Amino acid sequence: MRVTVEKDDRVVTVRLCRPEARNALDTALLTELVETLRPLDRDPGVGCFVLTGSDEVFAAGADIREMAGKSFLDVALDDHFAGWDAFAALRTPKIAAVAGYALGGGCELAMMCDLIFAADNARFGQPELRLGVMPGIGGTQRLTRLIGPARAMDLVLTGRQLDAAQAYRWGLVSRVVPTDRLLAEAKAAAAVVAGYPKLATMLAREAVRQAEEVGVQAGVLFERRAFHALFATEDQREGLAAFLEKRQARFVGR
Ligand code: CO8
Repeated sequence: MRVTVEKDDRVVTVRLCRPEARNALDTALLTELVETLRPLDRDPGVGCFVLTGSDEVFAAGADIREMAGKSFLDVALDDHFAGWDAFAALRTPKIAAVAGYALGGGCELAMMCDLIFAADNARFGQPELRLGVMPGIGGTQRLTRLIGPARAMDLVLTGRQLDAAQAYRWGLVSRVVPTDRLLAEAKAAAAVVAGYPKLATMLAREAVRQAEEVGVQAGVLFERRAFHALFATEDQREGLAAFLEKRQARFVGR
Protein backbone atom coordinates (compact mmCIF):
# COMPACT_ATOMS: atom_id res chain seq x y z
CA MET A 1 0.00 0.00 0.00
CA ARG A 2 1.45 3.31 -1.08
CA VAL A 3 -1.35 5.55 0.15
CA THR A 4 -3.56 5.52 3.23
CA VAL A 5 -6.99 7.06 3.40
CA GLU A 6 -8.87 8.49 6.34
CA LYS A 7 -12.34 10.01 6.31
CA ASP A 8 -13.49 12.58 8.87
CA ASP A 9 -17.06 13.51 8.15
CA ARG A 10 -16.91 15.04 4.61
CA VAL A 11 -13.12 15.38 4.41
CA VAL A 12 -10.93 12.64 2.95
CA THR A 13 -7.23 12.76 3.84
CA VAL A 14 -4.88 10.79 1.65
CA ARG A 15 -1.37 10.23 2.86
CA LEU A 16 1.45 9.20 0.54
CA CYS A 17 3.40 6.55 2.40
CA ARG A 18 6.40 5.14 0.62
CA PRO A 19 9.02 6.28 3.13
CA GLU A 20 11.73 3.93 1.86
CA ALA A 21 11.72 5.87 -1.44
CA ARG A 22 10.82 9.28 0.05
CA ASN A 23 7.32 9.00 -1.45
CA ALA A 24 8.70 8.79 -4.99
CA LEU A 25 5.77 8.80 -7.39
CA ASP A 26 5.93 5.51 -9.26
CA THR A 27 3.22 4.00 -11.44
CA ALA A 28 1.91 1.82 -8.62
CA LEU A 29 1.45 4.88 -6.40
CA LEU A 30 -0.27 6.81 -9.20
CA THR A 31 -2.63 3.92 -9.90
CA GLU A 32 -3.49 3.48 -6.23
CA LEU A 33 -4.00 7.20 -5.68
CA VAL A 34 -6.27 7.69 -8.68
CA GLU A 35 -8.24 4.48 -8.11
CA THR A 36 -8.79 5.51 -4.50
CA LEU A 37 -9.88 9.06 -5.26
CA ARG A 38 -12.02 8.57 -8.38
CA PRO A 39 -15.05 7.01 -6.66
CA LEU A 40 -14.72 9.48 -3.77
CA ASP A 41 -14.68 12.33 -6.28
CA ARG A 42 -18.17 11.33 -7.38
CA ASP A 43 -19.38 10.71 -3.82
CA PRO A 44 -21.75 13.46 -2.65
CA GLY A 45 -20.66 12.64 0.91
CA VAL A 46 -17.11 13.82 0.19
CA GLY A 47 -16.57 17.57 0.02
CA CYS A 48 -12.80 18.06 0.04
CA PHE A 49 -9.55 16.09 -0.25
CA VAL A 50 -6.37 16.71 1.72
CA LEU A 51 -3.23 15.23 0.19
CA THR A 52 -0.21 14.93 2.43
CA GLY A 53 3.03 13.04 2.99
CA SER A 54 5.19 12.66 6.08
CA ASP A 55 6.70 15.38 8.27
CA GLU A 56 9.96 15.08 6.28
CA VAL A 57 8.83 14.48 2.70
CA PHE A 58 5.72 15.31 0.73
CA ALA A 59 7.11 13.59 -2.37
CA ALA A 60 10.62 13.35 -3.87
CA GLY A 61 9.32 13.41 -7.45
CA ALA A 62 9.10 10.78 -10.12
CA ASP A 63 10.56 7.42 -9.21
CA ILE A 64 14.08 7.74 -10.57
CA ARG A 65 14.64 3.97 -10.52
CA GLU A 66 11.51 3.39 -12.58
CA MET A 67 12.48 6.14 -15.06
CA ALA A 68 16.08 4.96 -15.38
CA GLY A 69 15.24 1.88 -17.43
CA LYS A 70 13.14 3.62 -20.02
CA SER A 71 13.94 4.68 -23.58
CA PHE A 72 12.45 7.53 -25.61
CA LEU A 73 10.13 5.06 -27.34
CA ASP A 74 9.01 3.59 -24.01
CA VAL A 75 7.96 6.95 -22.58
CA ALA A 76 6.61 8.39 -25.83
CA LEU A 77 4.47 5.42 -26.86
CA ASP A 78 3.23 4.89 -23.32
CA ASP A 79 2.62 8.66 -22.95
CA HIS A 80 4.43 8.23 -19.65
CA PHE A 81 3.08 10.40 -16.81
CA ALA A 82 -0.17 11.15 -18.69
CA GLY A 83 -1.95 9.21 -15.94
CA TRP A 84 -1.27 12.11 -13.58
CA ASP A 85 -3.73 14.21 -15.59
CA ALA A 86 -6.46 12.08 -13.98
CA PHE A 87 -5.41 13.40 -10.58
CA ALA A 88 -5.49 17.00 -11.80
CA ALA A 89 -8.92 16.38 -13.33
CA LEU A 90 -10.56 15.37 -10.04
CA ARG A 91 -13.33 17.90 -9.48
CA THR A 92 -13.55 17.81 -5.69
CA PRO A 93 -11.45 20.64 -4.18
CA LYS A 94 -8.02 19.37 -3.09
CA ILE A 95 -5.63 20.82 -0.54
CA ALA A 96 -1.97 19.78 -0.57
CA ALA A 97 -0.53 19.81 2.95
CA VAL A 98 3.20 19.91 2.29
CA ALA A 99 5.84 19.26 4.94
CA GLY A 100 9.47 18.68 4.00
CA TYR A 101 10.52 18.10 0.41
CA ALA A 102 8.20 18.62 -2.54
CA LEU A 103 10.63 18.15 -5.40
CA GLY A 104 10.17 17.58 -9.12
CA GLY A 105 6.95 15.65 -9.62
CA GLY A 106 6.24 16.21 -5.90
CA CYS A 107 6.11 19.97 -6.41
CA GLU A 108 4.08 19.43 -9.56
CA LEU A 109 1.64 17.20 -7.70
CA ALA A 110 1.16 19.87 -5.02
CA MET A 111 0.50 22.43 -7.76
CA MET A 112 -2.24 20.19 -9.22
CA CYS A 113 -4.12 20.79 -5.97
CA ASP A 114 -6.32 23.85 -5.53
CA LEU A 115 -4.58 25.08 -2.39
CA ILE A 116 -1.13 24.42 -0.99
CA PHE A 117 -0.55 24.75 2.75
CA ALA A 118 3.12 24.54 3.67
CA ALA A 119 4.71 23.50 6.93
CA ASP A 120 7.53 25.81 7.96
CA ASN A 121 10.03 23.07 7.01
CA ALA A 122 8.66 22.71 3.45
CA ARG A 123 11.05 22.92 0.52
CA PHE A 124 9.89 23.20 -3.06
CA GLY A 125 11.97 22.68 -6.17
CA GLN A 126 12.16 21.49 -9.74
CA PRO A 127 15.57 19.80 -9.81
CA GLU A 128 14.94 17.66 -12.90
CA LEU A 129 17.71 19.20 -15.04
CA ARG A 130 20.24 17.73 -12.61
CA LEU A 131 19.02 14.33 -13.73
CA GLY A 132 19.12 15.24 -17.41
CA VAL A 133 15.34 15.46 -17.62
CA MET A 134 12.85 18.29 -17.08
CA PRO A 135 9.52 18.82 -15.35
CA GLY A 136 7.00 16.41 -16.87
CA ILE A 137 3.65 16.71 -15.12
CA GLY A 138 2.87 20.36 -15.63
CA GLY A 139 5.64 22.14 -13.68
CA THR A 140 6.73 24.44 -16.47
CA GLN A 141 3.13 25.61 -16.92
CA ARG A 142 1.64 25.68 -13.42
CA LEU A 143 4.73 27.11 -11.71
CA THR A 144 4.93 29.86 -14.32
CA ARG A 145 1.29 30.79 -13.83
CA LEU A 146 1.60 30.75 -10.05
CA ILE A 147 4.85 32.67 -9.54
CA GLY A 148 5.53 34.27 -12.93
CA PRO A 149 8.01 33.47 -15.71
CA ALA A 150 11.10 35.12 -14.17
CA ARG A 151 10.90 33.17 -10.92
CA ALA A 152 9.73 29.94 -12.56
CA MET A 153 12.62 30.11 -15.02
CA ASP A 154 15.04 30.64 -12.13
CA LEU A 155 13.76 27.56 -10.28
CA VAL A 156 13.53 25.32 -13.35
CA LEU A 157 16.89 26.28 -14.84
CA THR A 158 18.93 26.30 -11.61
CA GLY A 159 17.09 23.55 -9.73
CA ARG A 160 17.44 25.51 -6.50
CA GLN A 161 15.00 25.01 -3.68
CA LEU A 162 12.49 27.45 -2.25
CA ASP A 163 11.75 27.46 1.46
CA ALA A 164 8.23 27.86 2.82
CA ALA A 165 8.51 31.58 3.60
CA GLN A 166 9.74 32.40 0.09
CA ALA A 167 7.13 30.10 -1.47
CA TYR A 168 4.51 32.10 0.43
CA ARG A 169 5.96 35.45 -0.65
CA TRP A 170 6.03 34.28 -4.26
CA GLY A 171 2.43 33.05 -4.18
CA LEU A 172 3.10 29.35 -4.58
CA VAL A 173 1.44 28.50 -1.27
CA SER A 174 -1.57 29.97 0.51
CA ARG A 175 -0.52 29.49 4.12
CA VAL A 176 2.60 28.59 6.11
CA VAL A 177 2.06 26.91 9.47
CA PRO A 178 4.22 25.15 12.07
CA THR A 179 4.88 21.57 11.00
CA ASP A 180 3.01 20.07 13.93
CA ARG A 181 -0.08 22.14 13.04
CA LEU A 182 -0.04 21.45 9.29
CA LEU A 183 -2.51 18.61 9.04
CA ALA A 184 -4.92 20.10 11.59
CA GLU A 185 -4.91 23.40 9.71
CA ALA A 186 -5.41 21.71 6.33
CA LYS A 187 -8.21 19.53 7.67
CA ALA A 188 -9.90 22.52 9.30
CA ALA A 189 -9.84 24.45 6.02
CA ALA A 190 -11.02 21.34 4.18
CA ALA A 191 -13.93 21.03 6.62
CA VAL A 192 -14.94 24.61 5.83
CA VAL A 193 -14.85 23.89 2.08
CA ALA A 194 -16.66 20.57 2.56
CA GLY A 195 -19.40 22.34 4.53
CA TYR A 196 -20.48 24.22 1.40
CA PRO A 197 -22.66 22.68 -1.32
CA LYS A 198 -20.40 20.38 -3.34
CA LEU A 199 -21.64 21.52 -6.74
CA ALA A 200 -20.96 25.15 -5.81
CA THR A 201 -17.39 24.39 -4.68
CA MET A 202 -16.75 22.29 -7.80
CA LEU A 203 -17.98 25.03 -10.12
CA ALA A 204 -16.17 27.78 -8.20
CA ARG A 205 -12.82 25.94 -8.41
CA GLU A 206 -13.40 25.21 -12.10
CA ALA A 207 -14.09 28.88 -12.70
CA VAL A 208 -10.90 29.94 -10.91
CA ARG A 209 -9.00 27.30 -12.93
CA GLN A 210 -10.39 28.81 -16.13
CA ALA A 211 -8.30 31.90 -15.41
CA GLU A 212 -5.23 29.78 -16.22
CA GLU A 213 -6.69 28.67 -19.52
CA VAL A 214 -8.64 31.46 -21.20
CA GLY A 215 -8.88 35.24 -21.56
CA VAL A 216 -10.91 37.38 -19.15
CA GLN A 217 -14.01 37.59 -21.35
CA ALA A 218 -14.29 33.84 -21.89
CA GLY A 219 -13.48 33.22 -18.24
CA VAL A 220 -16.16 35.63 -17.04
CA LEU A 221 -18.65 33.96 -19.38
CA PHE A 222 -17.74 30.56 -17.88
CA GLU A 223 -18.17 32.05 -14.41
CA ARG A 224 -21.56 33.55 -15.32
CA ARG A 225 -22.91 30.27 -16.73
CA ALA A 226 -21.68 28.37 -13.66
CA PHE A 227 -23.28 31.03 -11.44
CA HIS A 228 -26.59 30.66 -13.29
CA ALA A 229 -26.43 26.87 -12.97
CA LEU A 230 -26.39 27.11 -9.19
CA PHE A 231 -29.87 28.67 -9.34
CA ALA A 232 -31.11 25.20 -10.29
CA THR A 233 -30.14 23.84 -6.85
CA GLU A 234 -32.01 23.57 -3.57
CA ASP A 235 -28.83 24.56 -1.76
CA GLN A 236 -28.82 27.96 -3.47
CA ARG A 237 -32.35 28.66 -2.20
CA GLU A 238 -31.42 27.37 1.25
CA GLY A 239 -28.20 29.45 1.42
CA LEU A 240 -29.95 32.72 0.53
CA ALA A 241 -32.99 32.01 2.71
CA ALA A 242 -30.82 31.09 5.71
CA PHE A 243 -29.00 34.41 5.49
CA LEU A 244 -32.24 36.37 5.32
CA GLU A 245 -33.75 34.37 8.19
CA LYS A 246 -30.57 34.88 10.25
CA ARG A 247 -29.95 31.16 10.76
CA GLN A 248 -27.34 28.55 9.81
CA ALA A 249 -27.83 27.06 6.33
CA ARG A 250 -28.64 23.36 6.15
CA PHE A 251 -27.25 22.18 2.81
CA VAL A 252 -28.48 18.91 1.32
CA GLY A 253 -26.13 18.59 -1.67
CA ARG A 254 -28.80 19.08 -4.33
N1 CO8 B 1 12.98 8.15 -6.90
C1 CO8 B 1 13.35 6.97 -6.44
N2 CO8 B 1 13.95 6.77 -5.25
C2 CO8 B 1 14.17 7.88 -4.50
C3 CO8 B 1 13.81 9.16 -4.91
C4 CO8 B 1 13.17 9.29 -6.19
N3 CO8 B 1 12.75 10.47 -6.66
N4 CO8 B 1 14.17 10.05 -3.96
C5 CO8 B 1 14.72 9.34 -2.98
N5 CO8 B 1 14.74 8.02 -3.30
C6 CO8 B 1 15.29 6.90 -2.54
C7 CO8 B 1 16.80 6.90 -2.55
O1 CO8 B 1 17.29 6.29 -3.73
C8 CO8 B 1 17.11 6.13 -1.31
O2 CO8 B 1 16.95 4.75 -1.58
P1 CO8 B 1 17.98 3.67 -0.94
O3 CO8 B 1 17.77 3.79 0.55
O4 CO8 B 1 17.50 2.39 -1.50
O5 CO8 B 1 19.34 4.11 -1.36
C9 CO8 B 1 15.98 6.54 -0.36
O6 CO8 B 1 14.93 7.04 -1.17
C10 CO8 B 1 16.40 7.64 0.59
O7 CO8 B 1 16.93 8.71 -0.18
P2 CO8 B 1 18.02 9.71 0.40
O8 CO8 B 1 19.05 8.95 1.16
O9 CO8 B 1 18.47 10.57 -0.72
O10 CO8 B 1 17.11 10.51 1.46
P3 CO8 B 1 17.39 11.93 2.13
O11 CO8 B 1 16.36 12.05 3.22
O12 CO8 B 1 18.82 12.09 2.47
O13 CO8 B 1 17.08 13.02 0.98
C11 CO8 B 1 15.74 13.95 -0.80
C12 CO8 B 1 15.73 13.24 0.57
C13 CO8 B 1 16.32 15.35 -0.67
C14 CO8 B 1 14.27 14.03 -1.23
C15 CO8 B 1 16.59 13.14 -1.81
O14 CO8 B 1 16.21 11.79 -1.73
C16 CO8 B 1 16.44 13.58 -3.23
O15 CO8 B 1 17.02 14.59 -3.63
N6 CO8 B 1 15.66 12.83 -4.06
C17 CO8 B 1 15.54 13.07 -5.47
C18 CO8 B 1 14.76 14.35 -5.75
C19 CO8 B 1 14.65 14.59 -7.24
O16 CO8 B 1 15.62 14.72 -7.94
N7 CO8 B 1 13.38 14.63 -7.74
C20 CO8 B 1 13.12 14.82 -9.11
C21 CO8 B 1 12.85 13.51 -9.77
S1 CO8 B 1 12.61 13.67 -11.51
C22 CO8 B 1 10.99 14.14 -11.67
O17 CO8 B 1 10.27 14.30 -10.72
C23 CO8 B 1 10.53 14.27 -13.06
C24 CO8 B 1 9.17 14.92 -13.12
C25 CO8 B 1 8.40 14.32 -14.21
C26 CO8 B 1 7.04 13.92 -13.85
C27 CO8 B 1 6.85 13.29 -12.49
C28 CO8 B 1 5.68 12.41 -12.40
C29 CO8 B 1 5.48 11.78 -11.05
